Amino acid sequence: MQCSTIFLHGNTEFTILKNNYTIFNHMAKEILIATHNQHKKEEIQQILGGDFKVTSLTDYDIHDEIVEDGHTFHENALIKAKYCFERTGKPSLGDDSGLVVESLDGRPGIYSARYAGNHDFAKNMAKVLEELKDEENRKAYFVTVMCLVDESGEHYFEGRVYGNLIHEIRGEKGFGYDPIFVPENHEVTFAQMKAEEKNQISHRKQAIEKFLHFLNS
Ligand code: ITT
Repeated sequence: MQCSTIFLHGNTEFTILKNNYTIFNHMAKEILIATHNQHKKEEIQQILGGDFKVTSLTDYDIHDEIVEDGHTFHENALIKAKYCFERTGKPSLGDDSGLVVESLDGRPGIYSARYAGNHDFAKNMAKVLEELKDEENRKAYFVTVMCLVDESGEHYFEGRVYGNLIHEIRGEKGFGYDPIFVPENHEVTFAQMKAEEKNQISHRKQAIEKFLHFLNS
């Protein structure tokens, strides 16, 4: 078979053959995620689908510690994405997430992972519950900010899920502050929901969908 024309539309390469058959050669666009977390990489790959090839720092054998010393979720997401873009030249996505509690002036916020102990979920939840012990206002939200850095600059995508913090731990699924967070219009905590149910409404899912919309627009 001889080719007569090759042209591009979006991420798809069309090859017109002499006999006027068209074949669609897939050219997946690479997105580097600033993480070593395989679960995060796979979750993003699943949502973005086959038009994109999601890679991680592990794939590039980059093990330097990226110092997240920003003062906001946006700054931290940018720090991670920029570092990866500068190292590899690939479109890079950084993200930062956390729990924001209204009556604690936004704490634990960007310090969510290490509020009482580094990634010690039990200690972190205990500290929040202790600080809220006499508080009636239990309103809180989870937020994810994603930042894409590519040749064209910086682009941000944010997702939030609002809810209330209960007085004790309920449920074993999920991670982080899931056992004390009941999303609005629900009766159970994130830790009592199936992963698929949480992922339908989560802050992370909302941010990734905005990112996907941007990539496809
Ligand atoms: P990497 O930066 O290594 O990817 P991390 O644990 O710091 O991992 P995040 O920035 O996504 O990940 O989240 C920071 C903390 O915020 C996380 O350790 C949890 O305590 C809390 N958190 C974020 N998303 C959460 C969720 O969906 N459910 C419960 N807690 C969450």
